[in-house]
Amino acid sequence: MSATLYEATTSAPVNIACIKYWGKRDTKLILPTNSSLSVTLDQDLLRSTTTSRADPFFMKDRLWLNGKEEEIKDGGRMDNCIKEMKRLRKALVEDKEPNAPKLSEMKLHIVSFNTVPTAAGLASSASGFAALTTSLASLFALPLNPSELSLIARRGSGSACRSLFGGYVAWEMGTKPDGTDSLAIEVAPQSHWPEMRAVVCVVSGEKKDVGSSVGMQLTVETSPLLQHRIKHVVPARMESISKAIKARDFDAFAKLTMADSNQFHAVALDTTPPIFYMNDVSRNLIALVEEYNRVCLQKTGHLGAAYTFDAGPNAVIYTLPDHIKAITELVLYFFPASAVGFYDVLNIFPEAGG
Ligand code: 2P0
Repeated sequence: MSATLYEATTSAPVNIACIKYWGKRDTKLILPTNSSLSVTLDQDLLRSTTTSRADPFFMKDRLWLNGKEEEIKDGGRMDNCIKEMKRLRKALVEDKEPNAPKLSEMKLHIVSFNTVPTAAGLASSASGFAALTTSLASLFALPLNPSELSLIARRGSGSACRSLFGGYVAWEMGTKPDGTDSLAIEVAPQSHWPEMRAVVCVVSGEKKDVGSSVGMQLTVETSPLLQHRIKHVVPARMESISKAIKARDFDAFAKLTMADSNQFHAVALDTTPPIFYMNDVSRNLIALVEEYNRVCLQKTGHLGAAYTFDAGPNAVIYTLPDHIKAITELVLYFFPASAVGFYDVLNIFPEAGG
């Protein structure tokens, strides 16, 4: 018997939403109550790297996350992703090529590291499940494109589906009850608007009090404002921000990004009991960027930066190269305790035009 090693390692980046996902209409399939749109960050530090190995001698599927073994719960998100990938391996490879090794019948050992502050609102689950999906897709040699793979990453964590692409990415909520049209698509590659920068301000690396999954369902159950948001606000914003990205219109992009971050935190506050993700430092960062923009508008007629906050106090400030120095200096002057890094938008497909 030959000792073939069945193993694959891939990594996936984080993405930061400009139009926020907050709420599920189906918690098992992870189908959202609204579409969302994000920018994928190009950075060695903020990503997840996952190695998957299949072996006929393994006794059960096992997972190590940042060096610590985690239980794979039967019927849980990780288990759903693994089962779906094994089903696809059988259907798309093994049933078609009789000589293909029966990896779908073997147990897996999966080792994943992420360099994102876990659960601090910097989307570690997004890069984590995206890396899991791509590493299994590579191990199983699945002939699937990123949108098709995004369907599986979505079953791990909703926002993970957007980390399958670089550049500017939409997660279309879809309408089908089985979720087969709830997937990520590329709005524009990184090369279309390569000037975009993200200044990440880590105000706190601590675990948040209310996790996203629990928090968003509390919002779905109790917030009247969420109903207004999903019906009357997000659909128009998705269209407007896609147009802004296609036209490289930073003013429109910035206005929509800040407004949507604020409305997301408003629906969190409109939840019973209310959820607070931002802290005093976050609110002061908002004031700083608003003031910076007021001066930019006066001087140049254009905005210079756009803040956005996820389910935590850390800020991401989208900006353009001309403003990077000023923004970074201002943040460090007023908030010397925060760790600041600035990132390009990720180009996963360098050959794609733009
Ligand atoms: C987003 N967030 O669009 C929004 C903005 C947080 C605030 O996606 O339950 O970790 O795993 O699908 O993907 C966080 O939600 O939640 C999130 P699950 P997820 O990036």
